[in-house]
Amino acid sequence: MSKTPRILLTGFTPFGNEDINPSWEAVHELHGRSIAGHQVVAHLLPTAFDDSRRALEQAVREVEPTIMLGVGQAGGRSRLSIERVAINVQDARIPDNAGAQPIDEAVIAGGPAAYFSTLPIKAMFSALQADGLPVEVSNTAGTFVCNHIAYLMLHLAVQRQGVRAGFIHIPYLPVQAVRFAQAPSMAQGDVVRGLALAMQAAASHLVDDKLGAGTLD
Ligand code: PCA
Repeated sequence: MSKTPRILLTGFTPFGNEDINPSWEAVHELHGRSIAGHQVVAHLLPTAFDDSRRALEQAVREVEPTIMLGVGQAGGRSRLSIERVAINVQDARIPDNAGAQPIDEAVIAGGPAAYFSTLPIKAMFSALQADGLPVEVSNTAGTFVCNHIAYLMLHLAVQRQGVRAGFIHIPYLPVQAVRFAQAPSMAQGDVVRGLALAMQAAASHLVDDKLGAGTLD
């Protein structure tokens, strides 16, 4: 009997001035869930370029996922933000948790300039929208550790038959946003529901829907 396919779902440790990272708060709630015949396995990644890469490679060896979904905090964004693309650049505005601050270095030397998400971003977008959740398709995952992990997930996925990967950025939790005058936030229950729906859509769509979700800016 073949084993249950697995989704590797990752969240990050807190970074910058934060005590928590909403990505890990949500992701660890989903550990062990069964979604569309897949078992969700949550892993915590350090918010540090080199350490996160080692942790991801180890998690992929252990879990042997068929789907990888990275999740990270994007403080200031107001919607669940489904990333379309990861670029082969590390350009850190602040030091990572290990003190590294690479500027204009490749994630993978000689790798492609970018990878598109291989998860069905439009199907995921419409599943969340239909559930009344604020959601957007984003065309940049930034140039810090999240983009780095999104790129590495896709780099590992393209080397493995039948493995797909993608990334979602999430807003602050209310408990983080109260410290700022204007920062948007999203309740943890909504984030968890959104991630579960996104995984459900990813697991059940091998081909994406054709649906406009572009921007002019
Ligand atoms: N967000 C950061 C790194 C870790 C996280 O949760 C980013 O967007 O790069």
